[in-house]
Amino acid sequence: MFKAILFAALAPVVLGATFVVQLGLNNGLTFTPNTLVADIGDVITFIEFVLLPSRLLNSALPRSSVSRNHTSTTTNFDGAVCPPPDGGVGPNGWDSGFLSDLDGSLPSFNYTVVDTLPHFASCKQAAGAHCVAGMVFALNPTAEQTFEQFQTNAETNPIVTK
Ligand SMILES: [Cu+2]
Repeated sequence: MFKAILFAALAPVVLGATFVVQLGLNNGLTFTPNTLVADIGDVITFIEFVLLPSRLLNSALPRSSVSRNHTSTTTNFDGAVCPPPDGGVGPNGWDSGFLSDLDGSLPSFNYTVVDTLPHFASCKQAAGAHCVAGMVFALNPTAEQTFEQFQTNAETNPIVTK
């Protein structure tokens, strides 16, 4: 009886897919992949994930690159794109906060998809400099709001001073 109830309670969680998005792979100012199509209930795990081969071969990793500290934060598709605001642009946006891999801890942040609308994210690091450099991510982009146009909007957007 108890097991049956427990299984029923967990079943909806099991049905959702899980996606992994790497931030700063190979020290790049990138999200990998930079675009996802996901359904309600799916989980996106954003993870700071830099130079895995070096991790395996050498535990004494250099800790000096600011590229090892990024955020995934929703922002506007156009207009004030960079930097994304604290807390992220909503509704149903997100802000991972800074995921610092400076200590080699491979920090991550989970976002559970709650609608099928397009959401556009970037990185808050360096007062928007990573955003302007094109470090952007699109969840469920559309024919009208494409990843490519969002990236162009970020790269041509003057940094908004707070
Ligand atoms: Cu960044």
